[in-house]
Amino acid sequence: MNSTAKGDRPHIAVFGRRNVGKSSLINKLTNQNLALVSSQPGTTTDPVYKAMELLPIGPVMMIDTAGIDDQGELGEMRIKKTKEILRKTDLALLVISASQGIGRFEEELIKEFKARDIAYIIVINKIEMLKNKKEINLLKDKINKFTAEKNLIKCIGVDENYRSKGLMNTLISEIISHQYDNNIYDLSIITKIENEKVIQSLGFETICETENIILMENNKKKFKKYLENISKNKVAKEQSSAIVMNLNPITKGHMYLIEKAAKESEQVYIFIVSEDKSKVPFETRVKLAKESTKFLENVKIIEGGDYIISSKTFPTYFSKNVDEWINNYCDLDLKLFGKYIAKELNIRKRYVGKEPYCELTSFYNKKMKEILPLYNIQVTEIERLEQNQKAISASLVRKLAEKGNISKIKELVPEATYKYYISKED
Ligand SMILES: Nc1nc2c(ncn2[C@@H]2O[C@H](COP(=O)(O)OP(=O)(O)OP(=O)(O)O)[C@@H](O)[C@H]2O)c(=O)[nH]1
Ligand SMILES: [Mg+2]
Repeated sequence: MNSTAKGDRPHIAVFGRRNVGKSSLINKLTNQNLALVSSQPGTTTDPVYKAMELLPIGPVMMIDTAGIDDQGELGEMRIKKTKEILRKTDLALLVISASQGIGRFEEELIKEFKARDIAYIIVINKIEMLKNKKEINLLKDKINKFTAEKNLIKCIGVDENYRSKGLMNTLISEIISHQYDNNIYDLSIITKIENEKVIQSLGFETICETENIILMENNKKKFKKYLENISKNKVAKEQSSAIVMNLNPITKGHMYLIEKAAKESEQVYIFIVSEDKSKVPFETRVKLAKESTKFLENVKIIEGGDYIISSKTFPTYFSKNVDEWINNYCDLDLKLFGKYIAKELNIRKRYVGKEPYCELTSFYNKKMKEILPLYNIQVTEIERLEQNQKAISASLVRKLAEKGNISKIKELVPEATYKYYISKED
């Protein structure tokens, strides 16, 4: 295991408030008395790293961190260090003390996990401190409210040694009844094509299938309704173009692409990815995009909704088959777009910015050029607008915002976005 470089192994980090039992958990998982445990809050001050073999994943790096609710000047420095760990984290274990429950510290952490696309597991510790089943259920309900991913069921699977035992049926039935208990009735499932029959038997219908995976739903009207709503945006033009964007937030780079498409097309539809994993809330992203493009008469902003997935929101798997699944998601996303969504609006062209930095996005762009032409949609890749030999990116803007460097942001974004950051500063 020592042959695996430190940076290559998945990093599993433990987070939570002080004294909830983070170090105790690390010690249990590594089966070693590695981290100092005491009843004194604030025992762990600096992150503790431990490389180990965790089956069946293989070599991993376990990281213990200082409590996120530490106090005083020193405490603040520790919290900063703990937050830096987020940058390296592939899987987060969020430890909660059953007696304290879930609150603003956990909420803040979960937001960070979602914004950074970090998979996370909530660990309830000190469970014996709850008196009865009722108290346990109350806590579970509260945690569910914090973490509900609404209606998409994904990342489900049965270990290959246990297949053909009907476990998939049991698993999905459990998830469905769990969601029903939380008043979530419209469910979508993305899964491997071989599960189609089992899921059909639970009242689901296939919406879209690719070579390897399927999207299935139990509300047969949902997708139809979605397409009807999309078509309400239709402007009577023969040939339209589309751009799918996160706009998190809208920058001069996006504006360059939008203006180019607007110049070359009769009509341009911009789909904003709705999934709210972003630092800038969805409503704000839409508002800033509308304001920034209102001078372009042939540009229309559309809320992407549940069926515009975007490479940015593909679930990143904590599994060895990452590439395979990303490929599958690209296929599904592009077929949904090409075969159904684009048709509603006479979309014949899709514009996209060249992707110099992100491997996943550039792979997605490549797939787009392969798949969309099958549906009679031409793909045009546009060079990115640069500043100081670097492509302008929304992630750079977000980084500057985090550092409070608002004056630098001004050069990179349209006025509406700049004003948004100024107002946040107040
Ligand atoms: N009652 C109870 N106590 C526990 C449990 N797990 C850990 N503890 C105790 O809780 C205290 C804190 O445990 P630690 O593992 O040091 O907690 P920590 O989250 O690492 O704390 P900091 O490093 O201070 O942030 C210790 O006294 C542990 O023995 C549990 O399941 N039940
Ligand atoms: Mg500790």
